Amino acid sequence: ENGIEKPKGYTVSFHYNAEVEYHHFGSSHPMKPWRLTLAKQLILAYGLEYAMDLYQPRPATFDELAIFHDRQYLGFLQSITPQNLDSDPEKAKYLELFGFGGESNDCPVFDGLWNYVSLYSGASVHAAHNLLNHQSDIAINWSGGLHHAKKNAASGFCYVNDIVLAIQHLLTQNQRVLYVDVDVHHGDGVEQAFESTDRVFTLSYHKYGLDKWGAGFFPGTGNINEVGPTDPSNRGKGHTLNIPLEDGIDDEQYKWLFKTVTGAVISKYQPTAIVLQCGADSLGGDRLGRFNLNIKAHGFCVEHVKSFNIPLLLIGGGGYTPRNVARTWCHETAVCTGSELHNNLPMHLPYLQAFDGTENGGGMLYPNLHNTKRHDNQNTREKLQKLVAHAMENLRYLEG
Ligand code: V1P
Ligand code: CA
Ligand code: ZN
Repeated sequence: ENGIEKPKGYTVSFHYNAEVEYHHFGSSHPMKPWRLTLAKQLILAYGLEYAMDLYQPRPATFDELAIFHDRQYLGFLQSITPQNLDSDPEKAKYLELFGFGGESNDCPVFDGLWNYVSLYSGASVHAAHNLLNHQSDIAINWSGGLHHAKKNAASGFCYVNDIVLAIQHLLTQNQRVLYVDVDVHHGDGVEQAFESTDRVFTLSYHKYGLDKWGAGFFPGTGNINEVGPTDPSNRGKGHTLNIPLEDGIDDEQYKWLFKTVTGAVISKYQPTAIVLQCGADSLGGDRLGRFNLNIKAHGFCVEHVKSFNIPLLLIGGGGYTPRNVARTWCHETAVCTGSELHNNLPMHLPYLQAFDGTENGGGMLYPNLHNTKRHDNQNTREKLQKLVAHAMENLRYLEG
């Protein structure tokens, strides 16, 4: 009114308990919690801690996790150890039931499992609270984002669904929450948890389809026609959107698709809070992923969502080439604080070797990942245009 404009600064908060780093899924398991050590070291080496409020959240309690999860499942999760796993026949009975073990051993029982799940969940819940209290505009928890966990089962490296817990907290003061998931896998656990409500819209971009041996890409769900319950009496009808993609999608295609579809969802749904799962397994050269994205294209998703100026919770997720996970989440932290980072990594960076040498990205923050692991691009312009048309069609459910 007096002509003086308040400088448009964002309050960014970083929620992190370093104890998560010390947990091990096992040497041959692709999920490496120490990728968070690398990410944190990069963030500190660039001085980004001075541009954010740092919090060290306490672990979530049993009762806090029970807001979503079954108490019987949590009781089991709390009590199993690698030692009592085989010796207790009572426990063996529940292993299968609750999604553990199995041939693939996606969800191993490791030392400190309960501590691990409480730490990453506590951080997501704390981040959600900071948004609710208006202490931050953007709250970040790179240790969370475990989107496959179900209320009574572990699945795909995920034991407790911190995203569902965070959204439940956001719902106490928000009428509509949008969930967007750029992990290369389908965000099935979050979708399922909110399939019967119109107060959460879930949108996932992911690889979908069969390989040459007829095996579906994990978890095997999330086709374009899967829009959630369509029963008119179900309030969740039309509040799910899935964008199934093929191998090798590139930067320009992904950015166009993300901007077009996410933009349309935000303008139609008008959320008052957004949760963005930033799984970094959608990058080129990921050990499990199939896409060809570079770090800045992945970061474009954060930039685009941020540009709507809606309270934003950023969480991690998958990401199986640790040095690139660290690069991406460092870049995305800088996108939030509005900082530009130099492509030459700081000389004083601990673990500099992890990023050095031609194999590891030549000491750069933004190496070209497009050709690190060749996945031929099966996404044609025509296919993507059809996908967008179909997505827009699905959005018409929102008009009731
Ligand atoms: O494909 C499967 C199993 C085999 N089945 C019958 C199902 N599991 C995948 C799980 C991927 C989980 C991704 C989690 C996230 O979305 C969120 C954190 O990123 C799987 C894969 C794979 N290539 O898809 N498990 C493993 N690889 C694996 C490899 C070695 C040891 C343990 C698990
Ligand atoms: Ca996804
Ligand atoms: Zn994933």
